[in-house]
Amino acid sequence: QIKDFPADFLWGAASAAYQVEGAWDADGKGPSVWDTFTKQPGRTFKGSNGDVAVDHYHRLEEDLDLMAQMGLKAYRFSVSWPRVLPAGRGAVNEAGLAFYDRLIDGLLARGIAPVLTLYHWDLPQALQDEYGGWEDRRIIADFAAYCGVLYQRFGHKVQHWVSLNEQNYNLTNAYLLGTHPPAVQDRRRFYQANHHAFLANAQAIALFRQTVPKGLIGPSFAYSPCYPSGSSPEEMLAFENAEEFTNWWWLDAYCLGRYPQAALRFLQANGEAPIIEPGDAELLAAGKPDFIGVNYYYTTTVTDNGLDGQTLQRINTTGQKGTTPSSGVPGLYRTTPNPNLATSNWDWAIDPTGLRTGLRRLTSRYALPLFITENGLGEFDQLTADEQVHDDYRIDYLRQHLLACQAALQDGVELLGYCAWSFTDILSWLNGYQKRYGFVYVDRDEVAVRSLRRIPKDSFYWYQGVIARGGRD
Ligand code: BGP
Repeated sequence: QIKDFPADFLWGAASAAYQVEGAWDADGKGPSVWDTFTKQPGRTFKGSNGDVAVDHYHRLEEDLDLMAQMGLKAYRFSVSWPRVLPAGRGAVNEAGLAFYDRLIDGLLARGIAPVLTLYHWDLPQALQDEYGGWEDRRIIADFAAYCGVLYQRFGHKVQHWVSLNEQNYNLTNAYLLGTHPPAVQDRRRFYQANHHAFLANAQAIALFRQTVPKGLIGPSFAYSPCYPSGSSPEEMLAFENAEEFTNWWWLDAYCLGRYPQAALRFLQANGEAPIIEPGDAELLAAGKPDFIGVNYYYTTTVTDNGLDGQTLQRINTTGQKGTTPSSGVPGLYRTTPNPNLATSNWDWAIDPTGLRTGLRRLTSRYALPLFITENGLGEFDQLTADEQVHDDYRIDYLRQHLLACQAALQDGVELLGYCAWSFTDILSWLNGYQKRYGFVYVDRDEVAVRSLRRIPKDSFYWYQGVIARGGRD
């Protein structure tokens, strides 16, 4: 039985602008790098894109009413930077801001706390074209100026803010796997882009302190706690390497204002370390978060990797089981399937205990409150003849992960809330619309927009009950 969540626990659900809004060129919006990228052949699953998405932009009231019906206490959404600043900086698009005013006011009127994400990957194309986006230090000032516009406009009515969403996952795809824009594979550029993102994150938080003194802000991190595949010293060392290179590199920079030493030495020796300028350390120290946003889907199991070992990076974007995802760095570690864990159709290990372990590790290392800003199961949902979706597998997944949260609370973890991913079905960046996450089914597929009708799934009514009972199942 699920119980003992704090009375003010933020029971929520999440989304991101590009994945739900649609209206990609409406009312003065500028193009983002995703608008451009998804129109290039072969980039996404069956050419799916967010031009219409689930048309949340035009169906706002209906979606808000469904959130109220569900009893949500919090809704996490992101603001589209080029909807607010079409050229990335300079002129503000009032119509864009007005949309987010309607969204925020609509949430507040229904007693739902808005959780505003400043950046969920939809960089203005203009900034990518002008100076290469995250690869140039000019992004730091431009991002701060954009954030300043939102702080001024919404700071008095939004208390919870997420700075960067999954910098680690987004830039890994963008600069190592070549699967997100600008789709390159270059380790030196990867670390440099990340360095600028850390500085931009810190600058945005430092500005937040001055403008929204009562608010709370932190980045959301795609957190996949590592396991060693065995107990040999070599495997344990590979595990330590993987933790430094896939988790602590980001979280130490955010929360401690520095990079983990062994990883930094390795990168310096390989000519891959970022250029760190005078003043960078001070800026990182001035921009520490109030909480860590945790996006949790799976754990990663690693083993050792010889110097001529695997660098191949592979992800499953079809939902055909068995395209086991892999990644690694020669000499350091490589990922390997975990025979103890079941996997989803996209080969993601299902591991509720890993969430408990991860929350404890973060608490021990950083002593900060945590906020689960994403957790959920992507599956092929089927609509029955009488228009229902019996997603008992999703209910089971969410229930097990909430039980893990409860256990973590009893372990002493401070948890502000839990935002399931996602509220409605949405566009999955590389997997199209067939990989569904929502509590609410949306009638559309990869290319055919269809009716976009909203149909609550069984999980909708289950979560409604969980919230109503304060977490009891
Ligand atoms: C996170 C992103 C979300 C969402 C989710 C599910 O990485 O922050 O935007 O997409 O993962 O991932 P996917 O859509 O690849 O299944």
